[in-house]
Amino acid sequence: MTDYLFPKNFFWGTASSGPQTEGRFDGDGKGDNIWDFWYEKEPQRFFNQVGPDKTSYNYKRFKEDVALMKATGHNSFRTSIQWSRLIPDGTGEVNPEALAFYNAYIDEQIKNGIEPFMNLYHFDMPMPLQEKGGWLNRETVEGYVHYAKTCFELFGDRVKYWFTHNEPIVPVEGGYLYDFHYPNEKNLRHAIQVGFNEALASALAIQAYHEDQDGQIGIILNLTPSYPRDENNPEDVKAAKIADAFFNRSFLDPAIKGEYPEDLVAIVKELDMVPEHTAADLEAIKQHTIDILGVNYYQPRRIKAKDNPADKNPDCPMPEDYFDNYDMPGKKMNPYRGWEIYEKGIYDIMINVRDNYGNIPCFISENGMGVEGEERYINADGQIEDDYRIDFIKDHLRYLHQAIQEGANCLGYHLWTCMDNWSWTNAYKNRYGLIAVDLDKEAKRTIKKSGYFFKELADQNGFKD
Ligand code: BGP
Repeated sequence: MTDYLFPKNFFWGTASSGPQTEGRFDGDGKGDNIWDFWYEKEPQRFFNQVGPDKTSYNYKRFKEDVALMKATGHNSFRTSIQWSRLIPDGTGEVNPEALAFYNAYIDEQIKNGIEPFMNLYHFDMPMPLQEKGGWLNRETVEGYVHYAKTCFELFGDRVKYWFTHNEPIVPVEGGYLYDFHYPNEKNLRHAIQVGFNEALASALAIQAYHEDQDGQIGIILNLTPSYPRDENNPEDVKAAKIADAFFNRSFLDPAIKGEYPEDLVAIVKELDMVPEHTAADLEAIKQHTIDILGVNYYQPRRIKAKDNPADKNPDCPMPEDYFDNYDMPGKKMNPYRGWEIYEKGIYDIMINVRDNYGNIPCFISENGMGVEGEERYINADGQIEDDYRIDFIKDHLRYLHQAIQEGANCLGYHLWTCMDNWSWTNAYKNRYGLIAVDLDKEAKRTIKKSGYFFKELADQNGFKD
C-alpha cells in the first residue's frame, strides 16, 4: 500500500467560472457579453440550444452551493467575476446588484472555511467592448485595468488569491483561429494582437495589484505538453518545439520571465506580424510578472513534422503551417470530449516549471473529465456512481505527488468542476462535476460518488492505495 500524502495546507477544491454557473435573471442588471450575443444570433451552435442564461442558477442558489462545497471537502474554490455583471457596459458604473451578489458569495465561502480564489476574465468580453474590437483594441486593455482595479478595491480585503485570466490562449484560438468563440475569425495577425493585448492587460493589472494590495496575483494557463511523434527525429522535435512556443510559451514566458521566447519572436517577425506595441508595453510585461501560476491540464499535444510542408494557404497563415498534429495510435481517450488522457503530462508540466521557470509557486487549477450521459450510472439511491472520475483523479494525483516529492512547488489541486456547469458551445453535453445538476428537475443538485471521495481525499490530505 502506498501513501499519497500531500504537503501541509494543500489547497483542495474545484474551479468554475461566473459565465458558466451564475445564470441570468430579470432585474439582475447584468449587461450582455459575447456569449449572450452569440447565442442570440446562432443558438444552433450550442448543444441542445442551451444558452448562457440557463446555467446552473448559482446566482440565486449560492448558499446551497457553498454548503455543498463544504460537504465535498473544499478548503478553496475558484470562480470568476463576470465583467459584464459587475460593470454592465464594460467601462462605466458598478452594478449594485452584482456588488451585493459577489460580496455575499465571497462572505459565504469565507464563513464556511473556503478560501476564495478569484479570476477576472474567463472568455467573457462585454459586448460594448467587443463591438469596438474586443482584445484587438487597445481601449479594451485600459477598460480591463479599470475593471481589475475596481475588483481589487471592492473585494481585495477578503480575496487574497487573484488571477488575471483563465486560459488566455483560448480566446485567441477560439475567436481568431479555429471558430469556437465569437467573433469566429480566422486571422493569425489578429490572433497575435489579441494574445499580446491580453498579456499586456495582465501585466498592467498585476502592477495595479502590487501597488496597494497584500495578497497574491497570478494567471491560469492551460499547458499542453507537446510531445514529438519520435524523440529521435529532429524534424519532429523541432515541430513540437514550435507548437509549444505557439500554445504554451506564448503566455508562460511573458507571465513568468517577463519576455517572449526567441523562437516565437523569430516566427512572428518572419511572418511580418509583430503586434502593435510600445517600448513601455514591453517594459510593463518585463516588470510585472506573476506571484503564482495556475496550471490547467487536460490533455497533451502530439506533434509531428509536416507530411507536406507546402500544404499551406498563403492567404491565411496558421500555426499548423509549422507542424502537423499527430494522431498517436493506441492513445487513451476520453471519447465524449475527444481528448487524450495522459496522466504523466501533469508530472512533466510540474518538472518543466520547476526546472525552467524558477520553481515558481503553482497549483493545478483545473483537471477533470467530462462525460456524456452520466444518468446511466445512477444507482438505486439516486447517486451517480462515477468511479471513472475517481480513477481519473487518483491517476493524476499519483503523478502530481511524485513531482512534489521531486521538488515541484505545487500548492494545491482544483478539479474542474464543483457542480455540472455550462461549457460554452458544448453547453451541458459533458458533465464534469462532483455534484450532479438535473436540468429537468429545476437544477436539483445531488452529490456524486466522486464528491464523497473528494471529501475523504481532502480530509486525509491524500489517499492510500
Ligand atoms: C477549460 C475551461 C473551462 C471548461 C473546461 C472544460 O478549458 O477553462 O471553462 O469549460 O475547459 O472544457 P469543455 O467545456 O470545453 O469541455
